[in-house]
Amino acid sequence: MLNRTLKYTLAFTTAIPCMTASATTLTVNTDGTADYQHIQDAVDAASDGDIIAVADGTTYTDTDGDGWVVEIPSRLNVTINPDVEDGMFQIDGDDSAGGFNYRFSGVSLEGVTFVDCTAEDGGGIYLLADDVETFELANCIFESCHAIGAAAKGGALCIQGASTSAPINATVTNCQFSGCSSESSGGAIFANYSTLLIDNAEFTGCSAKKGSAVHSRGVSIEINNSIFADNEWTNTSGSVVIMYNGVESSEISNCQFSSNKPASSSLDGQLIERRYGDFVLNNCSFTDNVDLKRGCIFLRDLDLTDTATISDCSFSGNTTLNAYSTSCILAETGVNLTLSSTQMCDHEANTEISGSYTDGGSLNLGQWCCPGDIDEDGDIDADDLVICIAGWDSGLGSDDREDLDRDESITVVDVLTLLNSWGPCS
Ligand SMILES: [Ca+2]
Ligand SMILES: [Ca+2]
Ligand SMILES: [Ca+2]
Repeated sequence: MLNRTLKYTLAFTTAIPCMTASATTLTVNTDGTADYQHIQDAVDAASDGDIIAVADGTTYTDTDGDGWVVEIPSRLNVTINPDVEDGMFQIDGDDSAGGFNYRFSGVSLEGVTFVDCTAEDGGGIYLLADDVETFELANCIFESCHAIGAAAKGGALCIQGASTSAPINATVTNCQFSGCSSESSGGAIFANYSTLLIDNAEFTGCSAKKGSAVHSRGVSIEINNSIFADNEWTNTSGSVVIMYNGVESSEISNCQFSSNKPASSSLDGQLIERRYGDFVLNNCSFTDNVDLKRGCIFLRDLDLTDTATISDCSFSGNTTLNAYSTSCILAETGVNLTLSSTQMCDHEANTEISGSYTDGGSLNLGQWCCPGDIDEDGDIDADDLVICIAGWDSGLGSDDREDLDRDESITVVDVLTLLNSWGPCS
């Protein structure tokens, strides 16, 4: 904190030597030992460029009953951080108020836990801009934050940029989103007209009609090193991440998607939906996602000019809604997809890919993840051999694990393959 204050003060005074004012640090603590007892009081007293240092471990609610724990006046650019390095303070919406409401200014915020924050848009943080702005969010936790209403956007975070040419340049780093929801779009994050970079985030147990974790409507989105687990969509054609109209490019790398599903088996959907823009997916895993209709990746290309590249990914054990569904990748006609260095295993036969693609090499599709481990206990042993032999000539087919080579009959080939791979699954 001291270093940051010092750096800011030096930069400020060096860049504008004629100005006499410099950034002031305003302190906040609930126990009366600081300049202010509530963050709102410090914000109301702050000037552009000031830093508000909030006591580590303190909690703030909407004490004045205006629907937000902290409302930042229009165009006030303040930095709000804990008063110690790696500290955290808490914003508690008590299921009746939103967290931070920012208008028309840049934002730098870190070390905040948002709990039970509720608003129509942006339960945890609502950010509205009318020009190019920056939004830097780091080391924050969002628990049970909600966007309520028919057009609700962003249970944890709603980022509203001005236009395609005047976006909010947003980075979200080291943040966790759990149990957040929106009654319409973006269970955790909704971003409109932004260049959004998400790095090292976790989305668990979040839900929405569209984009139970993230809903991006442009300009671009990049998601790295993040986890998406146990999220649900509550509408038919729902998704976990949707990249919608006007997204110029999207890239997802080093991410894990597991056990995501529709909220009920009467709903269909997909994990990731790309509508426009060049798409890159690299080094991601998709495991045990449930009741998919349009696969883990649904590639639309409504203007038929963009490319999609999927490489170094693994898909295993994702289940489909019905016999006409796709378990892994659905590429609509016209999508220019290149697929390489990717494995797909433990899916219902012939459901892995719908649509055409260019084979970029090193594909291993349509197999069992561990051929011979029929009872799925992680090894190939006598138990598996007994089951395999019992299936001989019994009419078992390619979706039965006894059929190791998935040729729709149990033969000596299956038995020999099993014996040759005896031992633990690698
Ligand atoms: Ca308030
Ligand atoms: Ca076994
Ligand atoms: Ca066979």
